[in-house]
Amino acid sequence: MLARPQRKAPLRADADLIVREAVSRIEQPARRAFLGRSLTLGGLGLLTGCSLDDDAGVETALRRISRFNDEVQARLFDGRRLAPTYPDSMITRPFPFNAYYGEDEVRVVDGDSFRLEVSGLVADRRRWTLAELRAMPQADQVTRHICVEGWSAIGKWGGVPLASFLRRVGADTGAKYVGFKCADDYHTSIDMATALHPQTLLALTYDGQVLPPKYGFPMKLRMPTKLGYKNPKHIQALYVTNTFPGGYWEDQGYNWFGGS
Ligand SMILES: Nc1nc2c(c(=O)[nH]1)N[C@H]1C(S)=C(S)[C@@H](COP(=O)(O)O)O[C@H]1N2
Ligand SMILES: [Mo]
Repeated sequence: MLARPQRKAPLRADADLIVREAVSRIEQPARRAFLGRSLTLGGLGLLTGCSLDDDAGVETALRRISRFNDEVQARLFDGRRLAPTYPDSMITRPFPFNAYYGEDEVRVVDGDSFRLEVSGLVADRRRWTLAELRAMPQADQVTRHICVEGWSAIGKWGGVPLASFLRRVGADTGAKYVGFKCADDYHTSIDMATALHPQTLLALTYDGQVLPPKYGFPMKLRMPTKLGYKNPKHIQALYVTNTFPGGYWEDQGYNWFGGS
């Protein structure tokens, strides 16, 4: 009988799958095309400094590739370049609902007792009522929302530009991340450059009406520069931090930067 090898080498089929998954996580087309032709399992190990002998090693390697993508996307992001906007006549009706649960389980938040929590690297940590947020200068946009599940739709959102809100609370805009906690179990976080982008809105309205529960009452973050899962609904708390916060889908392997 042949002695079993000491270190378990992944099966050939596994190796191909792992390499293909790694390549698919490279979001820069030129780099992806290059690696798609040349990357081997050994190469992936060298590239990420991970041992790929077990699932944990493979997961770490894939996560490192994903974080590398975040850096590339962050470097390519132009904080002044605007996403396309559309005429009202192009709004998708009805606008689709999506969440990690069905529409019958939409969270209902009480607007009167609602207070937005603000924490982390900000000078003024007081809580905000909806009335106070509505009293700030508002902006609106008709933009396209793109979900990784394979649909996109044009909608109209209005609210407070996040940049003005962050400046108003004396946020450290030199910090790396802004994180969001929601009334459901959702959470996500974004890079500061996107937080300060002129089209990033703390949205309080949808199509000129108070944001309906299904679209995230009392407020959602609306960013036409990022994919749907980066746009948290039912926001209850936001915080500024230099510690990588991850997110609900991001922690399960979706790319963190999530540019669209
Ligand atoms: N709180 C919360 N925010 C969320 C989600 C969620 O499940 N919970 N799903 C995200 C995803 S994947 C998408 S596509 C959009 C859907 O927003 P919509 O219902 O307004 O279309 O919300 C995002 N924000
Ligand atoms: Mo999504």
